Amino acid sequence: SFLEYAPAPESQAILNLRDSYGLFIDGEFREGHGTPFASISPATEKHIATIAHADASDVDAAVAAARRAYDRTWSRMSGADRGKCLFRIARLVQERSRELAVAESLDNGKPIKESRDVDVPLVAAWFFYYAGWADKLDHVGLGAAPAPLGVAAQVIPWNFPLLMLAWKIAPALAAGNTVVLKPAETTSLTALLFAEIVQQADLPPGVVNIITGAGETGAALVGHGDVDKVAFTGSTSVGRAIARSVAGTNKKLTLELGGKAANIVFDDAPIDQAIEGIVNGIFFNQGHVCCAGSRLLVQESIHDEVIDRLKTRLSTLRLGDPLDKNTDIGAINSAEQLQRIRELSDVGEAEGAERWTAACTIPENGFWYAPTIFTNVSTSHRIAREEIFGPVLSVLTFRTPTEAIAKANNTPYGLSAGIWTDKGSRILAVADKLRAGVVWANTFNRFDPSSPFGGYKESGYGREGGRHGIAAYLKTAAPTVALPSATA
Ligand code: TXE
Repeated sequence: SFLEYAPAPESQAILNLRDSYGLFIDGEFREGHGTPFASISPATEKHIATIAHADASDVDAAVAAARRAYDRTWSRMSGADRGKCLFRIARLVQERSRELAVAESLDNGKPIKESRDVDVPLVAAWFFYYAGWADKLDHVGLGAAPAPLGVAAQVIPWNFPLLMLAWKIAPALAAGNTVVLKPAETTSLTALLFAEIVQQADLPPGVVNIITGAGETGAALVGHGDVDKVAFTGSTSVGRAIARSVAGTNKKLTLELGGKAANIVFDDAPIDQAIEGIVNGIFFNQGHVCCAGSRLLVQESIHDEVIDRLKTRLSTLRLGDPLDKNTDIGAINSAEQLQRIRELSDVGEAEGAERWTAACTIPENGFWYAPTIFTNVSTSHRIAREEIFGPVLSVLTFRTPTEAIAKANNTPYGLSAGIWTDKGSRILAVADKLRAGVVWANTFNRFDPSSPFGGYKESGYGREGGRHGIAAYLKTAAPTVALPSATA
C-alpha cells in the first residue's frame, strides 16, 4: 500500500531512472546545446542523472513549439477536451505517485513522508481542480469572454519542485495557454518524469515544454520576445530582475517571492496544537518554505513554557535519510543553501541572539542542518528580517495584541502569518490587521487548490490557486453584438 515505504535501497528500486535526460520540446526528449550538468542527491552527494542544459537556441525552439501548439491545437480545442487532458495527467500522477515521491525525495532531500503524503497528492489535486475549470470558461456569454494569453514562460524553485510545477502548469493549460517551464537546476528530475507523463497523457506536442538549465536559461526564457506571460517563484532579487526585464513589454507577470511569516501565539492558545503548529510551521521541508512560520511571536507570559516544550519536541525529531519513512528532517537541498543558512545563523549569534540546536547525529556526507531556535531576538536583528530558508526559528515576544500586530507587520515581506488563540473574535480582529496574503488560524501550512495563495509587499504579486489563479492566465474580451431587432 501507499503507506508501506521500504527503506532506501528498495525505495530506489521502484525508480526506473535514465542515466541522462534531454530537454522536452515539442513532445519529445532531445539533446540541449549547452553543457550538461549533474543532478546529485543532497543526502549522499551521489550522482543521480545527467541533465541537459538549454542554451538560447533551445529556448527559441521550445517557445516556437509552444507557439505552434497554441495556434494550431490547444487554443482551438474545447474546454471539455482540454479538461480531459488535465484529468488524464492527474490520474497518471496518482498511478505513478510512489515513483514520483521517491524521485522527489532523492533529488530534493525532503522526507519521503512529506513527498508521499503532501507534495504528490497535492500535485494530483491541483490538476483535478483545474481540469474542472477548463470547460467552465466556455460560453460565458456576451460582455465577458475569457481568452488565454498565449505562451507562458514559467520558472520555478527547488523547494517543492513537482508541486510548484503543478501550480504553474495546471491553471495555464486549463485556461488554454501553452507553456515552457524551467525547473531549478538542483531539482530537474521530477519535472522530466512529469514530461513522460505528458507524453503518456497524449497531450498534443508542444503544449508542455520543459527546458532545464541554470539562471541564464531562465533569463533567456522570460526575456524571449514571443512569450505572453511570465510566472516566477523564487528569490526576491531574481524576481526584481525579472520585473525589470518584463517592464515595458506586453507580457503579463506574476511573482511569488520570499517571506518571513509571523506565527503569533497568544497565552490562551490551545498549547499542544500550537507546539505542533510551530514545529510544522518552520521545520516542515527543512524550512525551505516561502510561507514558513520563521518568526515565532509568543506572548511574554508563556514564553518560557513554549520554549521548553519546543525543545523537548524537537529532541524527538529524526534527522537523516530522506527515503526512510521515519525521517522528520531531511537534507538541505544544496551546498549553497547550507552555506546561506550557516552564514545568517552565525550573524544571529553575533548580533546577540541565543542559539539552541537540537542534538542530532549529522550524517557524514550530504548537506544537513539540525533544527535550531534563536531566542532573545529583536526586530532589528537580521535573523528577524531576512529569509533564512532553513530549519531555523527566530523567537520574539509581545505583551499585547497591538504589539503583536505591529511586530508581525514589521517586515519587508507579506506572504503568510499564523494566529494561535482560543478566542474567535481575536482571530478576526488580528487577521484583519495583518499585512499578509495568507493567514492561518490554529493551523499552519495548509494548502488547497481552491484557495488563492500569494503575497503583499516584497513577497510578490498575483495569486496562485482558485479562481484568482486561473484569472492570472486569462484576458477578458468584451464582444458586444447588437441584436437584429435593435439594428433594424
Ligand atoms: O533562488 P533563485 P535560489 C529564496 C530563499 C533562498 C534564496 C536563494 O531565501 O535562500 O531565495 O535561492 C532561476 N532569470 N527562495 O538562489 O536564484 C533559477 O534557475 C530567470 C525563496 O535558488 O531565485 C531557479 O529556477 N530565472 C523561494 C529559480 O530562478 C532565474 C524559493 C529560483 O532561483 C534567474 C527559492 C534569472 N536571472 C528560493 N536567476 C520561494 N519564494 O519559495 C535564477 N533563475
